[in-house]
Amino acid sequence: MSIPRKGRFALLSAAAVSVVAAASIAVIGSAEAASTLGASAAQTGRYFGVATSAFKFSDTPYMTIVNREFNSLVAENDMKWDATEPQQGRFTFTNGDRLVSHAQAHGMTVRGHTLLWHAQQPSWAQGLSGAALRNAAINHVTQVATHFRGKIHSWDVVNEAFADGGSGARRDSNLQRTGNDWIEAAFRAARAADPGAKLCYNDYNTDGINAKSTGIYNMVRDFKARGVPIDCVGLQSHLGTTLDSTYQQNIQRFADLGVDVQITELDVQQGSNQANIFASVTRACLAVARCTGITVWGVRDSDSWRTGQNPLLFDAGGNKKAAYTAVLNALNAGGPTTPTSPTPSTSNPPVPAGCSARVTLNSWTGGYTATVRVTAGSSPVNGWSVGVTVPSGGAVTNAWNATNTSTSGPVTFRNVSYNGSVAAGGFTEFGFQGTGTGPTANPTCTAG
Ligand code: G2I
Repeated sequence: MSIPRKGRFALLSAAAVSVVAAASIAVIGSAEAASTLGASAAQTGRYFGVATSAFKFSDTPYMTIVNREFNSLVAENDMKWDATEPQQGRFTFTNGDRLVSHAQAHGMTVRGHTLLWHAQQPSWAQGLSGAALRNAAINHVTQVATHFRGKIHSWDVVNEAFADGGSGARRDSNLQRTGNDWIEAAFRAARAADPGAKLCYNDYNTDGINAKSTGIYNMVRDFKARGVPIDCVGLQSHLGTTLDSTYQQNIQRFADLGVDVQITELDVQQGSNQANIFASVTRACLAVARCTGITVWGVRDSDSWRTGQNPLLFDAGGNKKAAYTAVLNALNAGGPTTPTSPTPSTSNPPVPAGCSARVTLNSWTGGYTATVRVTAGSSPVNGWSVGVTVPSGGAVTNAWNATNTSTSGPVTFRNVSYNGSVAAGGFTEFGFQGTGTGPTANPTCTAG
């Protein structure tokens, strides 16, 4: 079925209106089969991303695929500690900035990978220990997250800090030896530096319920209980020739803790099961409302770090593999996903003409960040304002990508100069941070 572009937006918009009441995770139903991974994922309210590197931006066949298929980019290496702070206190953001610029110019969002990791540390950091290393690490988090503030949708704040095997314990590393609280210190520093980014813990061999994923689960539960700012868990999903039968169940148990889940580095060893495993991972993510996006770890098999395993969606010639078609079909079959909480009710106020808004909260004890998506209806929007009610006792402390004149009770957020124009059917996002509990009532949206 082929529907003219305008008609497609109208359909999508109608679907959006029907779920706009959800004040938490809201997901837009599929309007029709989309023909690219990013567009199809977007119809379910998710992103579909890819790992890339600035040095590949001159490879035209490669960039043709990147620009056509994906709506989120992550730096495979360009934002790591060795790349961004090669000498202590001297930061180089050139390649990371190029990646962000490219994404922004093509309407893509950016994942940040990774602020702290035991690997790929610059040699000067490898030589530090104790308080000197802790201070250097936290300074690194602060400087990098501050530099990219407002440009990263989710940061892998800490990568691969748990041990493999059956212990469920932390991995030994120079960072771990600075004290068990190094992870929470990193998350607090990242929150302070970029309150709008979702803060993720990211790891591998966590693709099912096992000792390692349970160790991480226990840490996340503890962080949520103590108010350590964590918003998401990344399951890298570097997969072999079988998929753990508890893959979806594992995603769900993290979601049930009140964090998002992202599939962050997906690749699957070539074999007769490759397409099925890619599709199963996609379906598992779609089945959990808080699984907000999938990233594959490279474009073509020839770009992969897993030399010889051909684990990606495109072959060396840039052709779509069976695995690609399986993922696209799974995304297109995903359909509407039921929001978790609260359930949209039928007695919500009518959505004012022109735009709709929905809010997603990341809460901790005593505070929250709110991400608000403003979606245009079937006509373009030139200027918008969103009204929320801040529960009594709390206040808005800062906002990004919008301005507000009051901070408590009814608060109106107005677009800033660069995000007032939203194409028909398109969306933009802003955010704010507050004390107390976040707004639970539905936001209003007024165009003009
Ligand atoms: O190892 C696979 C991934 C596991 N999870 C964390 C990811 O960050 C990691 O990505 C890989 C990259 O795909 C590789 O491209 O991380 C490796 C280590 O950082 C990356 O390899 C490195 C090589 O070790 C370096 O020698 C090389 O200079 O890539 C660098 C840039 O090409």
